[in-house]
Amino acid sequence: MHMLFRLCGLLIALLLNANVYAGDILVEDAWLRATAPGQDAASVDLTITSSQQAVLLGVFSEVCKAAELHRMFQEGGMMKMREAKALELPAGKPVNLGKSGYHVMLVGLNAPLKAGEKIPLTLMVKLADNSKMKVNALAEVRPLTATKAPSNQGEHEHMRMD
Ligand SMILES: [Cu+2]
Repeated sequence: MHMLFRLCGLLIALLLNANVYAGDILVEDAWLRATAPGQDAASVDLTITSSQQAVLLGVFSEVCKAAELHRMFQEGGMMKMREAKALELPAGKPVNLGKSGYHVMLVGLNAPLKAGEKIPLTLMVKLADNSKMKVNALAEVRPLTATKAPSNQGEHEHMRMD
């Protein structure tokens, strides 16, 4: 009996630990607009809160050929964007991509995005101890007319690195 209790205690401790670890990174308000006819790229906004100092290294999604982290910047009075290698996530501070001048661009969509759909995203994050973890999130597809804009979606030219 005593042994069983100890085993249970250990299991609970492990489970709690796993929960804390998975809860290290919180992804909220992930959303994007439904696509207009002919549009094959879409920009996603989301808010990430990491309990420890971390770095967002990249994003994957099965709904497109490539999900890229983009940074917007002003150059010669024009709004441009470029693929970013990483985004710093300070400990305990919510980072909103849009407000930080970033967005996740889904390039080469496999199918049009319709309002009400949920798009699976996997975020690759590097933690303070250099270990990497994947964080799954769902981005909500909102109507094309949704007002809170992640960026000037569909209106911008992308700077190609190649
Ligand atoms: Cu972009």
